[in-house]
Amino acid sequence: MRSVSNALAASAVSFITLSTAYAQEEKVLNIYNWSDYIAEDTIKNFEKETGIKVRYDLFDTNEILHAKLVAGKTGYDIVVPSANWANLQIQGGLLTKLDKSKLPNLANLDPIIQASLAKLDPNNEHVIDWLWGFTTIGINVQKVKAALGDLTMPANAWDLVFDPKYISKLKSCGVSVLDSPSEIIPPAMQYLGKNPFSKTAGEYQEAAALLKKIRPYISLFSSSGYINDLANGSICVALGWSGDINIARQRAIDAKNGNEIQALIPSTHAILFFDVMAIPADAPHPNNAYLWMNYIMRPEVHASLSNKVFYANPNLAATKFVKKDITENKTVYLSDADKKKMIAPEAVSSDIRRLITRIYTQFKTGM
Ligand code: N2P
Repeated sequence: MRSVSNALAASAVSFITLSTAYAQEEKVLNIYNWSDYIAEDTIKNFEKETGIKVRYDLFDTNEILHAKLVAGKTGYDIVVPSANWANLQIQGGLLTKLDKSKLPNLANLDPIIQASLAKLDPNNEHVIDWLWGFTTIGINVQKVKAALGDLTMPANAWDLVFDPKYISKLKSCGVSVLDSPSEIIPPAMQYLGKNPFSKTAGEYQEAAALLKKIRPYISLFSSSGYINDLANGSICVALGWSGDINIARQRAIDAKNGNEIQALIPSTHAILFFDVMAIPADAPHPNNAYLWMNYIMRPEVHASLSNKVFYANPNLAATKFVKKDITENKTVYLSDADKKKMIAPEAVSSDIRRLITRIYTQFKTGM
């Protein structure tokens, strides 16, 4: 008797738990996104409108996010990997296949961006672009000029960091590079005329040698703090992301500190990234995640992200809400000629990822 009533009670409990899970998801949304990547009112407005409480955590490298997703049970409902990393996560079954009926605002997205993302996410089934940009060089114009002395600015901005002739002079005013294997090795490979995402292990040795040569001149490894360092003049060169460098420029203008910060477009090539929203396969609040995704794809909301952080959005309907000085900024919305210089991101195997991590560790520790 007792065991039967216990069983009945247990099934009643599980019925109640299940039905609440479906009918009424807890009013919480856990988001994991890059730092300096959202407008002030994005979360506030969503919370006000939906009554959903947003918890918002920050990361600044794909490696950190990927390791968490692989370990599982992150508790996150929305994550924002770069598309070439999302490709690996899709293959690993770590991301939810999207129910597009819950995302009517997908109609606002640019078919050209969707087509290029489809190379990493077939049929655009798992991810939606948040913002996109490229990895490049940012400078403090006057400080770089002064440090270079007799040397004139090179035509190819990558020379500033990858050619010892330049970087050795710039050491005096401070050089920062992104603190992640997958951010520094591809540009080094590209500088050497190789495929930045080469699938051939042997090809990476030359990049390792190049990095070893420039190591003595690097003062900072940073993927987020460098924005303020560039803005306030404590570094003069950053290998960083296009929007971040523009944020530094804006902060210097706002602070009226006299630092003229400029994002450069190398004359050769630069590497694009697309950072994409996705729902982890084990997300606790997937329905709230859909509401967030659809909210972000509203033209005004997507535009407000670009207006704040100087990265282009994938939303055609948003362009008319993007401020003129941002649509006209050629390091945010690229000219057709510059678009041709951009290299699309590719995923690399776990063997290559291990190799570049090893090269990076040796580089950073100066071994
Ligand atoms: C965040 C910039 C993220 C760009 N500040 C790199 N995916």
